[in-house]
Amino acid sequence: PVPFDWKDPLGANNMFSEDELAISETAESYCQDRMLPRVLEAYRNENFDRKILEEMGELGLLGATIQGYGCAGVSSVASGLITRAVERVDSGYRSGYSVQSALVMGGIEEFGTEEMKEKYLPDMAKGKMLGCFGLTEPNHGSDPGSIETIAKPHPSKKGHYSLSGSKTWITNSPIADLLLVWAKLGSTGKIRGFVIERDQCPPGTLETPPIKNKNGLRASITGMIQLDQCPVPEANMFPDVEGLKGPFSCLNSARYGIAWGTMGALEDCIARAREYALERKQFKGNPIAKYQLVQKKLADATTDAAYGILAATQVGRLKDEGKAAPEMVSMIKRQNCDRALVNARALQEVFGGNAVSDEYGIGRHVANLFVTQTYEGQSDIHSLILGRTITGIQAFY
Ligand code: TGC
Ligand code: FAD
Repeated sequence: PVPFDWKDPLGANNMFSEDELAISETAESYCQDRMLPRVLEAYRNENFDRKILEEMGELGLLGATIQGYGCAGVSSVASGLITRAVERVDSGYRSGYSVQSALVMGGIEEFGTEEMKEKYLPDMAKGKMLGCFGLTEPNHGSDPGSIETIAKPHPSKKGHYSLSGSKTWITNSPIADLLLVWAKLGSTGKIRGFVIERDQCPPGTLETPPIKNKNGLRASITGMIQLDQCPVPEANMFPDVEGLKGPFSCLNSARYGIAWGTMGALEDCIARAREYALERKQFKGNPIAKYQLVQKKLADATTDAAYGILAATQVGRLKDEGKAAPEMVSMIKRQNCDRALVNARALQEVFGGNAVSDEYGIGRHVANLFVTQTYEGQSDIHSLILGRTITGIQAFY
Protein backbone atom coordinates (compact mmCIF):
# COMPACT_ATOMS: atom_id res chain seq x y z
CA PRO A 1 0.00 0.00 0.00
CA VAL A 2 0.95 3.66 -0.44
CA PRO A 3 2.53 4.87 2.81
CA PHE A 4 0.61 7.47 4.80
CA ASP A 5 2.36 10.80 5.45
CA TRP A 6 1.06 12.50 8.61
CA LYS A 7 2.55 15.78 7.37
CA ASP A 8 0.48 15.64 4.16
CA PRO A 9 -2.34 13.24 5.07
CA LEU A 10 -4.51 13.59 1.97
CA GLY A 11 -1.64 14.06 -0.49
CA ALA A 12 -2.34 17.75 -1.13
CA ASN A 13 1.17 18.12 -2.55
CA ASN A 14 -0.08 16.25 -5.61
CA MET A 15 -2.43 19.15 -6.34
CA PHE A 16 0.33 21.76 -6.55
CA SER A 17 2.37 22.57 -9.67
CA GLU A 18 6.16 22.36 -9.66
CA ASP A 19 6.35 26.15 -9.53
CA GLU A 20 3.98 26.25 -6.56
CA LEU A 21 6.02 23.61 -4.72
CA ALA A 22 9.23 25.54 -5.40
CA ILE A 23 7.70 28.78 -4.08
CA SER A 24 6.44 26.93 -1.03
CA GLU A 25 9.90 25.55 -0.37
CA THR A 26 11.52 28.99 -0.66
CA ALA A 27 8.98 30.43 1.78
CA GLU A 28 9.22 27.51 4.23
CA SER A 29 13.05 27.65 4.27
CA TYR A 30 13.08 31.40 4.86
CA CYS A 31 10.45 31.17 7.60
CA GLN A 32 12.05 28.26 9.44
CA ASP A 33 15.65 29.51 9.08
CA ARG A 34 15.22 33.26 9.54
CA MET A 35 11.86 33.98 11.18
CA LEU A 36 11.48 31.16 13.67
CA PRO A 37 14.67 31.99 15.63
CA ARG A 38 13.31 35.51 16.28
CA VAL A 39 9.77 34.76 17.31
CA LEU A 40 10.15 33.90 21.00
CA GLU A 41 11.94 37.16 21.76
CA ALA A 42 9.55 39.16 19.54
CA TYR A 43 6.52 37.68 21.27
CA ARG A 44 7.94 38.21 24.78
CA ASN A 45 8.83 41.84 24.12
CA GLU A 46 5.95 42.69 21.80
CA ASN A 47 8.42 43.69 19.16
CA PHE A 48 7.73 43.56 15.41
CA ASP A 49 10.91 43.75 13.34
CA ARG A 50 10.01 45.55 10.09
CA LYS A 51 13.13 44.07 8.49
CA ILE A 52 11.13 40.86 8.17
CA LEU A 53 8.98 42.43 5.48
CA GLU A 54 12.09 43.71 3.69
CA GLU A 55 13.56 40.23 3.73
CA MET A 56 10.32 38.79 2.36
CA GLY A 57 10.40 41.51 -0.31
CA GLU A 58 13.92 40.47 -1.34
CA LEU A 59 12.59 36.95 -1.92
CA GLY A 60 9.67 38.23 -4.02
CA LEU A 61 7.07 37.07 -1.50
CA LEU A 62 5.16 40.36 -1.02
CA GLY A 63 2.07 41.09 -3.13
CA ALA A 64 3.05 37.91 -4.92
CA THR A 65 -0.16 37.45 -6.95
CA ILE A 66 0.13 40.91 -8.54
CA GLN A 67 1.33 40.97 -12.16
CA GLY A 68 3.98 43.64 -12.86
CA TYR A 69 5.11 46.55 -10.62
CA GLY A 70 8.00 44.42 -9.34
CA CYS A 71 5.68 41.66 -8.09
CA ALA A 72 5.99 37.96 -8.86
CA GLY A 73 2.59 37.27 -10.45
CA VAL A 74 2.09 33.81 -8.91
CA SER A 75 -1.14 31.79 -8.53
CA SER A 76 -3.52 32.20 -5.60
CA VAL A 77 -2.55 28.71 -4.41
CA ALA A 78 1.15 29.70 -4.44
CA SER A 79 0.32 32.78 -2.35
CA GLY A 80 -1.65 30.52 0.00
CA LEU A 81 1.41 28.29 0.40
CA ILE A 82 3.53 31.35 1.29
CA THR A 83 0.93 32.41 3.85
CA ARG A 84 0.86 28.92 5.37
CA ALA A 85 4.67 28.96 5.70
CA VAL A 86 4.62 32.33 7.49
CA GLU A 87 1.85 31.40 9.92
CA ARG A 88 3.52 28.05 10.67
CA VAL A 89 5.94 30.32 12.54
CA ASP A 90 3.49 32.87 13.95
CA SER A 91 0.10 34.41 13.12
CA GLY A 92 1.48 37.86 14.00
CA TYR A 93 4.12 37.67 11.26
CA ARG A 94 1.42 36.47 8.88
CA SER A 95 -0.72 39.42 9.92
CA GLY A 96 1.98 41.95 9.01
CA TYR A 97 2.51 40.14 5.72
CA SER A 98 -1.22 39.86 4.86
CA VAL A 99 -1.93 43.51 5.53
CA GLN A 100 0.97 44.56 3.31
CA SER A 101 0.24 42.10 0.49
CA ALA A 102 -3.49 41.40 0.36
CA LEU A 103 -5.14 44.40 1.99
CA VAL A 104 -2.99 47.34 0.92
CA MET A 105 -1.07 46.25 -2.20
CA GLY A 106 -4.12 44.24 -3.31
CA GLY A 107 -6.41 47.24 -2.76
CA ILE A 108 -4.14 49.60 -4.70
CA GLU A 109 -3.81 47.07 -7.51
CA GLU A 110 -7.57 46.56 -7.77
CA PHE A 111 -8.85 50.11 -7.22
CA GLY A 112 -5.90 52.51 -7.48
CA THR A 113 -5.06 54.76 -10.42
CA GLU A 114 -2.10 53.90 -12.66
CA GLU A 115 -0.14 56.70 -10.92
CA MET A 116 -0.76 55.16 -7.49
CA LYS A 117 0.28 51.72 -8.72
CA GLU A 118 3.53 52.99 -10.21
CA LYS A 119 4.28 55.18 -7.23
CA TYR A 120 3.62 52.72 -4.41
CA LEU A 121 3.62 49.08 -5.54
CA PRO A 122 7.33 48.63 -6.45
CA ASP A 123 8.51 49.99 -3.06
CA MET A 124 5.85 48.02 -1.23
CA ALA A 125 6.91 44.84 -3.07
CA LYS A 126 10.44 45.39 -1.74
CA GLY A 127 9.13 45.92 1.80
CA LYS A 128 10.71 49.39 1.82
CA MET A 129 7.32 51.08 2.14
CA LEU A 130 4.90 49.56 4.67
CA GLY A 131 1.13 49.80 4.57
CA CYS A 132 -1.82 49.49 6.93
CA PHE A 133 -5.55 49.11 6.34
CA GLY A 134 -7.91 51.20 8.47
CA LEU A 135 -11.52 50.08 8.47
CA THR A 136 -12.44 49.22 12.11
CA GLU A 137 -13.38 52.08 14.46
CA PRO A 138 -13.85 52.17 18.22
CA ASN A 139 -17.64 52.04 17.80
CA HIS A 140 -17.89 49.99 14.59
CA GLY A 141 -16.16 46.63 14.16
CA SER A 142 -18.45 43.92 12.80
CA ASP A 143 -20.62 46.63 11.26
CA PRO A 144 -18.24 48.74 9.16
CA GLY A 145 -21.18 50.12 7.15
CA SER A 146 -21.72 52.53 10.08
CA ILE A 147 -18.20 54.02 10.23
CA GLU A 148 -17.98 57.69 11.21
CA THR A 149 -14.62 58.79 9.77
CA ILE A 150 -15.49 61.55 7.35
CA ALA A 151 -13.89 63.19 4.31
CA LYS A 152 -14.89 66.75 3.38
CA PRO A 153 -13.37 69.31 1.01
CA HIS A 154 -10.41 70.85 2.85
CA PRO A 155 -11.29 74.36 4.04
CA SER A 156 -7.88 75.89 3.22
CA LYS A 157 -5.91 73.46 1.01
CA LYS A 158 -7.22 73.48 -2.53
CA GLY A 159 -7.47 70.08 -4.24
CA HIS A 160 -7.43 68.26 -0.91
CA TYR A 161 -9.93 66.42 1.27
CA SER A 162 -9.87 66.86 5.03
CA LEU A 163 -10.16 63.55 6.91
CA SER A 164 -11.28 63.32 10.54
CA GLY A 165 -12.05 60.30 12.68
CA SER A 166 -10.40 57.42 14.46
CA LYS A 167 -9.59 53.83 13.65
CA THR A 168 -8.60 51.18 16.15
CA TRP A 169 -6.97 47.75 16.22
CA ILE A 170 -5.05 48.50 13.05
CA THR A 171 -2.19 46.09 12.25
CA ASN A 172 1.06 47.90 11.30
CA SER A 173 -0.41 51.39 11.88
CA PRO A 174 2.37 52.71 14.17
CA ILE A 175 5.06 51.92 11.57
CA ALA A 176 3.10 52.34 8.32
CA ASP A 177 4.38 54.76 5.69
CA LEU A 178 1.13 54.44 3.72
CA LEU A 179 -2.31 54.24 5.35
CA LEU A 180 -5.28 52.98 3.34
CA VAL A 181 -8.18 54.55 5.23
CA TRP A 182 -11.87 53.99 4.56
CA ALA A 183 -14.04 57.05 5.25
CA LYS A 184 -17.44 58.41 4.30
CA LEU A 185 -17.50 61.20 1.77
CA GLY A 186 -19.47 64.07 3.32
CA SER A 187 -21.30 64.96 0.11
CA THR A 188 -22.65 61.44 -0.63
CA GLY A 189 -22.40 59.56 2.67
CA LYS A 190 -20.73 56.72 0.70
CA ILE A 191 -17.59 54.90 1.87
CA ARG A 192 -14.47 55.71 -0.17
CA GLY A 193 -10.83 54.58 0.05
CA PHE A 194 -8.05 57.15 0.71
CA VAL A 195 -4.33 56.47 0.45
CA ILE A 196 -2.55 58.63 3.02
CA GLU A 197 1.22 59.17 2.91
CA ARG A 198 2.44 59.68 6.46
CA ASP A 199 5.21 62.06 5.54
CA GLN A 200 2.77 64.38 3.72
CA CYS A 201 0.63 64.92 6.83
CA PRO A 202 1.23 68.18 8.74
CA PRO A 203 2.05 67.77 12.45
CA GLY A 204 -0.98 67.05 14.63
CA THR A 205 -3.22 65.84 11.78
CA LEU A 206 -2.21 62.16 11.95
CA GLU A 207 -1.33 60.12 15.04
CA THR A 208 -0.85 56.35 15.19
CA PRO A 209 -0.38 55.34 18.82
CA PRO A 210 0.41 51.68 19.42
CA ILE A 211 -1.94 49.42 21.40
CA LYS A 212 0.35 47.70 23.89
CA ASN A 213 0.03 44.76 26.30
CA LYS A 214 -1.91 42.46 23.96
CA ASN A 215 -2.41 38.89 25.13
CA GLY A 216 -2.23 37.50 21.60
CA LEU A 217 -0.55 38.38 18.33
CA ARG A 218 2.30 39.97 20.27
CA ALA A 219 4.82 39.54 17.45
CA SER A 220 2.76 41.90 15.31
CA ILE A 221 2.39 45.63 15.87
CA THR A 222 -1.11 47.06 16.30
CA GLY A 223 -2.32 50.60 16.85
CA MET A 224 -4.87 53.31 16.24
CA ILE A 225 -5.16 55.89 13.44
CA GLN A 226 -6.31 59.31 14.65
CA LEU A 227 -7.10 61.85 11.95
CA ASP A 228 -7.75 65.48 12.77
CA GLN A 229 -8.54 67.45 9.61
CA CYS A 230 -5.78 65.59 7.84
CA PRO A 231 -5.26 66.97 4.31
CA VAL A 232 -5.27 64.26 1.63
CA PRO A 233 -4.85 65.09 -2.08
CA GLU A 234 -8.01 64.43 -4.13
CA ALA A 235 -5.87 62.25 -6.41
CA ASN A 236 -5.30 59.89 -3.46
CA MET A 237 -8.92 58.76 -3.31
CA PHE A 238 -9.71 55.53 -5.15
CA PRO A 239 -11.60 56.95 -8.12
CA ASP A 240 -14.20 54.39 -9.04
CA VAL A 241 -15.19 52.25 -6.08
CA GLU A 242 -17.71 53.34 -3.48
CA GLY A 243 -19.55 51.60 -0.65
CA LEU A 244 -18.46 48.52 1.27
CA LYS A 245 -17.57 46.74 -1.97
CA GLY A 246 -14.16 48.51 -1.76
CA PRO A 247 -12.92 47.24 1.62
CA PHE A 248 -14.71 43.89 1.26
CA SER A 249 -13.02 43.17 -2.08
CA CYS A 250 -9.64 43.60 -0.33
CA LEU A 251 -10.90 41.42 2.51
CA ASN A 252 -11.83 38.60 0.12
CA SER A 253 -8.12 38.07 -0.60
CA ALA A 254 -6.98 38.54 2.99
CA ARG A 255 -9.64 36.18 4.38
CA TYR A 256 -8.63 33.61 1.77
CA GLY A 257 -5.04 33.95 3.02
CA ILE A 258 -6.07 33.46 6.66
CA ALA A 259 -7.75 30.18 5.70
CA TRP A 260 -4.33 28.96 4.51
CA GLY A 261 -2.32 30.57 7.27
CA THR A 262 -4.26 29.08 10.16
CA MET A 263 -3.64 25.62 8.69
CA GLY A 264 0.09 26.34 8.92
CA ALA A 265 -0.28 27.29 12.59
CA LEU A 266 -2.32 24.12 13.22
CA GLU A 267 0.25 21.96 11.42
CA ASP A 268 2.93 23.41 13.67
CA CYS A 269 0.83 22.58 16.75
CA ILE A 270 0.46 18.99 15.47
CA ALA A 271 4.20 18.60 14.84
CA ARG A 272 5.07 20.01 18.26
CA ALA A 273 2.45 17.91 20.11
CA ARG A 274 3.44 14.72 18.26
CA GLU A 275 7.10 15.19 19.11
CA TYR A 276 6.32 15.97 22.74
CA ALA A 277 3.95 13.01 23.09
CA LEU A 278 6.57 10.62 21.71
CA GLU A 279 9.21 11.87 24.18
CA ARG A 280 7.19 12.40 27.35
CA LYS A 281 6.77 9.25 29.43
CA GLN A 282 4.16 8.62 32.14
CA PHE A 283 2.93 5.39 33.80
CA LYS A 284 5.47 2.53 33.58
CA GLY A 285 7.68 4.44 31.13
CA ASN A 286 5.13 4.62 28.33
CA PRO A 287 5.32 7.59 25.97
CA ILE A 288 2.04 9.46 26.34
CA ALA A 289 1.66 9.05 22.54
CA LYS A 290 0.70 5.45 23.39
CA TYR A 291 -2.53 6.54 25.08
CA GLN A 292 -5.70 6.52 23.01
CA LEU A 293 -6.96 9.89 24.27
CA VAL A 294 -3.73 11.58 23.13
CA GLN A 295 -3.89 9.76 19.79
CA LYS A 296 -7.45 10.97 19.23
CA LYS A 297 -6.36 14.59 19.68
CA LEU A 298 -3.66 14.10 17.04
CA ALA A 299 -6.09 12.28 14.72
CA ASP A 300 -8.72 15.03 14.99
CA ALA A 301 -6.23 17.83 14.40
CA THR A 302 -4.48 16.09 11.50
CA THR A 303 -7.82 15.39 9.80
CA ASP A 304 -8.99 19.00 10.14
CA ALA A 305 -5.68 20.36 8.84
CA ALA A 306 -5.81 18.04 5.82
CA TYR A 307 -9.43 18.96 4.99
CA GLY A 308 -8.69 22.63 5.48
CA ILE A 309 -5.80 22.57 3.00
CA LEU A 310 -7.90 20.81 0.36
CA ALA A 311 -10.73 23.32 0.72
CA ALA A 312 -8.36 26.30 0.54
CA THR A 313 -6.69 24.83 -2.56
CA GLN A 314 -10.05 24.39 -4.28
CA VAL A 315 -11.12 27.98 -3.52
CA GLY A 316 -7.70 29.22 -4.71
CA ARG A 317 -8.09 27.44 -8.04
CA LEU A 318 -11.62 28.86 -8.48
CA LYS A 319 -10.36 32.33 -7.52
CA ASP A 320 -7.85 32.28 -10.38
CA GLU A 321 -10.59 31.18 -12.78
CA GLY A 322 -12.88 33.99 -11.56
CA LYS A 323 -15.32 31.45 -10.11
CA ALA A 324 -14.93 32.00 -6.34
CA ALA A 325 -18.00 33.48 -4.63
CA PRO A 326 -17.20 35.64 -1.54
CA GLU A 327 -19.30 33.23 0.54
CA MET A 328 -16.84 30.42 -0.32
CA VAL A 329 -14.15 32.56 1.26
CA SER A 330 -16.37 33.09 4.33
CA MET A 331 -16.82 29.33 4.56
CA ILE A 332 -13.10 28.48 4.54
CA LYS A 333 -12.12 31.46 6.70
CA ARG A 334 -14.66 30.46 9.36
CA GLN A 335 -14.03 26.72 9.22
CA ASN A 336 -10.24 26.84 9.16
CA CYS A 337 -9.97 29.47 11.91
CA ASP A 338 -12.45 27.61 14.13
CA ARG A 339 -10.88 24.19 13.62
CA ALA A 340 -7.37 25.56 14.10
CA LEU A 341 -8.38 27.14 17.42
CA VAL A 342 -10.34 24.14 18.74
CA ASN A 343 -7.59 21.67 17.84
CA ALA A 344 -4.77 23.89 19.09
CA ARG A 345 -6.55 24.15 22.44
CA ALA A 346 -6.91 20.35 22.60
CA LEU A 347 -3.26 19.77 21.63
CA GLN A 348 -2.17 22.26 24.30
CA GLU A 349 -3.39 19.71 26.85
CA VAL A 350 -0.82 17.18 25.58
CA PHE A 351 1.96 19.34 27.06
CA GLY A 352 0.57 19.27 30.59
CA GLY A 353 2.17 21.92 32.78
CA ASN A 354 4.84 22.61 30.17
CA ALA A 355 2.13 24.15 27.98
CA VAL A 356 2.35 27.13 30.29
CA SER A 357 6.01 27.75 29.38
CA ASP A 358 6.42 29.95 26.31
CA GLU A 359 9.41 27.83 25.24
CA TYR A 360 7.01 25.17 23.92
CA GLY A 361 5.26 27.54 21.49
CA ILE A 362 1.83 25.97 21.82
CA GLY A 363 0.35 28.65 24.09
CA ARG A 364 1.48 31.33 21.64
CA HIS A 365 -0.40 29.62 18.79
CA VAL A 366 -3.55 29.25 20.92
CA ALA A 367 -3.55 32.93 21.90
CA ASN A 368 -2.87 33.97 18.30
CA LEU A 369 -5.57 31.75 16.85
CA PHE A 370 -8.21 33.43 19.01
CA VAL A 371 -7.34 36.65 17.17
CA THR A 372 -7.50 35.05 13.73
CA GLN A 373 -11.00 33.83 14.55
CA THR A 374 -11.95 37.40 15.51
CA TYR A 375 -10.49 39.71 12.88
CA GLU A 376 -11.54 39.98 9.24
CA GLY A 377 -15.05 39.00 10.29
CA GLN A 378 -15.53 37.12 13.56
CA SER A 379 -16.63 33.49 12.95
CA ASP A 380 -20.24 34.12 13.99
CA ILE A 381 -20.38 36.97 11.46
CA HIS A 382 -19.25 34.55 8.76
CA SER A 383 -21.95 32.10 9.99
CA LEU A 384 -24.50 34.84 9.32
CA ILE A 385 -23.01 35.63 5.90
CA LEU A 386 -23.42 31.94 5.06
CA GLY A 387 -26.88 31.80 6.65
CA ARG A 388 -27.94 34.78 4.56
CA THR A 389 -26.84 33.19 1.31
CA ILE A 390 -28.39 29.82 2.22
CA THR A 391 -31.79 31.22 3.27
CA GLY A 392 -31.96 34.53 1.44
CA ILE A 393 -32.75 36.22 4.80
CA GLN A 394 -30.24 38.49 6.53
CA ALA A 395 -29.96 38.23 10.32
CA PHE A 396 -27.66 41.18 11.07
CA TYR A 397 -30.09 43.99 11.74
P1 TGC B 1 -23.81 44.10 2.67
O1 TGC B 1 -25.20 44.54 2.37
O2 TGC B 1 -23.54 42.67 2.91
O3 TGC B 1 -22.85 44.61 1.52
C1 TGC B 1 -22.69 46.00 1.22
C2 TGC B 1 -22.06 46.13 -0.14
O4 TGC B 1 -20.80 45.44 -0.16
C3 TGC B 1 -20.82 44.38 -1.14
N1 TGC B 1 -20.15 43.21 -0.57
C4 TGC B 1 -19.04 42.66 -1.08
N2 TGC B 1 -18.31 42.97 -2.17
C5 TGC B 1 -17.21 42.21 -2.41
N3 TGC B 1 -16.85 41.19 -1.62
C6 TGC B 1 -17.55 40.85 -0.51
N4 TGC B 1 -17.15 39.86 0.28
C7 TGC B 1 -18.71 41.59 -0.21
N5 TGC B 1 -19.62 41.56 0.79
C8 TGC B 1 -20.50 42.54 0.55
C9 TGC B 1 -22.29 44.10 -1.37
O5 TGC B 1 -22.49 43.53 -2.64
C10 TGC B 1 -22.89 45.49 -1.25
O6 TGC B 1 -22.59 46.18 -2.46
P2 TGC B 1 -23.59 47.32 -2.99
O7 TGC B 1 -22.96 47.71 -4.29
O8 TGC B 1 -24.92 46.67 -3.11
O9 TGC B 1 -23.55 48.43 -1.96
O10 TGC B 1 -23.33 44.97 3.91
P3 TGC B 1 -23.69 44.84 5.41
O11 TGC B 1 -23.44 46.17 6.04
O12 TGC B 1 -25.05 44.21 5.57
O13 TGC B 1 -22.55 43.82 5.85
C11 TGC B 1 -22.69 43.03 6.90
C12 TGC B 1 -21.46 42.14 7.16
C13 TGC B 1 -21.57 41.62 8.54
C14 TGC B 1 -21.45 41.01 6.17
C15 TGC B 1 -20.13 42.88 6.98
O14 TGC B 1 -20.21 44.14 7.45
C16 TGC B 1 -18.91 42.14 7.51
O15 TGC B 1 -18.32 41.31 6.82
N6 TGC B 1 -18.41 42.49 8.74
C17 TGC B 1 -17.15 42.02 9.22
C18 TGC B 1 -16.19 43.18 9.33
C19 TGC B 1 -14.81 42.84 8.95
O16 TGC B 1 -14.52 41.81 8.33
N7 TGC B 1 -13.86 43.70 9.27
C20 TGC B 1 -12.51 43.50 8.89
C21 TGC B 1 -11.63 44.66 9.27
S1 TGC B 1 -10.01 44.55 8.53
C22 TGC B 1 -9.21 43.44 9.48
O17 TGC B 1 -9.71 42.85 10.39
C23 TGC B 1 -7.81 43.21 9.11
S2 TGC B 1 -6.96 42.18 10.19
C24 TGC B 1 -5.64 41.96 9.23
C25 TGC B 1 -4.55 41.15 9.83
O18 TGC B 1 -3.93 41.64 10.80
O19 TGC B 1 -4.26 40.06 9.28
P1 FAD C 1 -17.82 43.60 17.76
O1 FAD C 1 -18.27 43.99 16.41
O2 FAD C 1 -18.16 44.50 18.90
O3 FAD C 1 -18.33 42.13 18.09
C1 FAD C 1 -18.25 41.55 19.40
C2 FAD C 1 -18.94 40.19 19.37
O4 FAD C 1 -20.32 40.36 19.01
C3 FAD C 1 -18.32 39.25 18.32
O5 FAD C 1 -18.27 37.94 18.83
C4 FAD C 1 -19.33 39.33 17.17
O6 FAD C 1 -19.35 38.13 16.38
C5 FAD C 1 -20.65 39.53 17.92
N1 FAD C 1 -21.65 40.17 17.06
C6 FAD C 1 -21.64 41.45 16.58
N2 FAD C 1 -22.72 41.66 15.81
C7 FAD C 1 -23.44 40.51 15.80
C8 FAD C 1 -24.64 40.09 15.17
N3 FAD C 1 -25.36 40.90 14.37
N4 FAD C 1 -25.07 38.82 15.40
C9 FAD C 1 -24.36 37.98 16.17
N5 FAD C 1 -23.20 38.31 16.79
C10 FAD C 1 -22.74 39.56 16.60
N6 FAD C 1 -9.34 46.07 11.69
C11 FAD C 1 -8.91 46.79 10.61
O7 FAD C 1 -9.69 47.55 10.02
N7 FAD C 1 -7.62 46.71 10.18
C12 FAD C 1 -6.71 45.93 10.79
O8 FAD C 1 -5.54 45.86 10.35
C13 FAD C 1 -7.11 45.17 11.93
N8 FAD C 1 -6.20 44.43 12.62
C14 FAD C 1 -6.56 43.84 13.81
C15 FAD C 1 -5.57 43.25 14.61
C16 FAD C 1 -5.92 42.72 15.86
C17 FAD C 1 -4.86 42.16 16.75
C18 FAD C 1 -7.28 42.71 16.26
C19 FAD C 1 -7.68 42.12 17.58
C20 FAD C 1 -8.23 43.27 15.47
C21 FAD C 1 -7.90 43.87 14.24
N9 FAD C 1 -8.85 44.55 13.46
C22 FAD C 1 -8.45 45.26 12.35
C23 FAD C 1 -10.21 44.71 13.94
C24 FAD C 1 -11.09 43.47 13.71
O9 FAD C 1 -11.43 43.35 12.37
C25 FAD C 1 -12.34 43.61 14.61
O10 FAD C 1 -11.90 43.40 15.93
C26 FAD C 1 -13.42 42.61 14.23
O11 FAD C 1 -13.97 42.93 12.97
C27 FAD C 1 -14.57 42.56 15.27
O12 FAD C 1 -15.02 43.83 15.58
P2 FAD C 1 -15.13 44.30 17.14
O13 FAD C 1 -13.84 43.98 17.79
O14 FAD C 1 -15.58 45.72 17.14
O15 FAD C 1 -16.22 43.36 17.77
